[in-house]
Amino acid sequence: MWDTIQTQVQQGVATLSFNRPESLNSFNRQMHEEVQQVLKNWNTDPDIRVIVIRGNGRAFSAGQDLKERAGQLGNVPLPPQGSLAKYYNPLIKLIRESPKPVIAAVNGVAAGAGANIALACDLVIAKESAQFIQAFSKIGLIPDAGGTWMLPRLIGYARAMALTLLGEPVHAKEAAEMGMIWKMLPDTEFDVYIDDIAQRLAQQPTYALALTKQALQRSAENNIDQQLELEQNLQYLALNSQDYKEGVQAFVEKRPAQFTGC
Ligand code: T3D
Repeated sequence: MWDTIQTQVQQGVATLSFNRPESLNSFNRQMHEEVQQVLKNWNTDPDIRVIVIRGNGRAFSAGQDLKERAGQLGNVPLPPQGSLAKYYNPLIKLIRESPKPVIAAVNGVAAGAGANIALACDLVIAKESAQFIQAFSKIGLIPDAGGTWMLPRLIGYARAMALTLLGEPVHAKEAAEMGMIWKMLPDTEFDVYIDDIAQRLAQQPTYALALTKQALQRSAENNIDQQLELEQNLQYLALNSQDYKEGVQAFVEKRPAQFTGC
């Protein structure tokens, strides 16, 4: 059905694999369109409880397809809004605003927008052999796909500045140590761990997880008073969910909760 990606849905876990391994899963126009279409569908599908994004082959993604772009560069300026307005920005929003937890399973190098798409996900888990590269400065661009927003918040201004100005690779171990990602795993344990954590998340109260995402994301701009009010409002929604009833009932009955995600 798709030319540039592969998809699989199993027991509430939807996996999107970038599938252009010959160009390190770089984003050409078609891949952008296919990825957006799939994520839009999954975000509104109540049967999907968690989304996993990964790459086929040895890369997660090398960002923009520079060979496609090379063919478009001439003497005429590119349109002012271009690929960010049409593709990268909506993609980052589809991930950040998804009402499901989104896992970046970073199976290999993640460069340019590929790195920042991974960092926009809720849980970023990388193979030990993976690297994150803010490759933009090497080709005369600024970081995009949300990188200038996420990086200072994740790792602080000093590190964000150095990584983006220098464009040097950061190995997964170092990325985990500096808090850029959640976890680094030995290559041999990676796939099993990703399956396990995705399954576990798919059994959780999905609606409460969506509200948790909102609360944490908005904390970056809120003061404490605003955040307390936001927690109050979101908790009101959670308190009235089916899953809260089930969670409390299961606790009282000393049995595992059977969350439906509503
Ligand atoms: O224009 C806009 O829309 C603005 C938006 C920009 C968003 C961005 O993402 S800009 C940043 C774009 N990405 C990069 O600058 C990264 C380019 N790639 C690399 O620097 C290196 O490939 C890596 C460090 C990621 C990996 O290096 P290495 O040595 O492991 O692999 P390689 O040999 O360079 O690449 C393997 C193949 O993938 C090779 O194919 P070939 O030439 O042997 O047939 C290479 O050309 C291809 N490839 C890698 N990255 C891209 C790519 N092809 C197209 N676009 C790529 N980004």
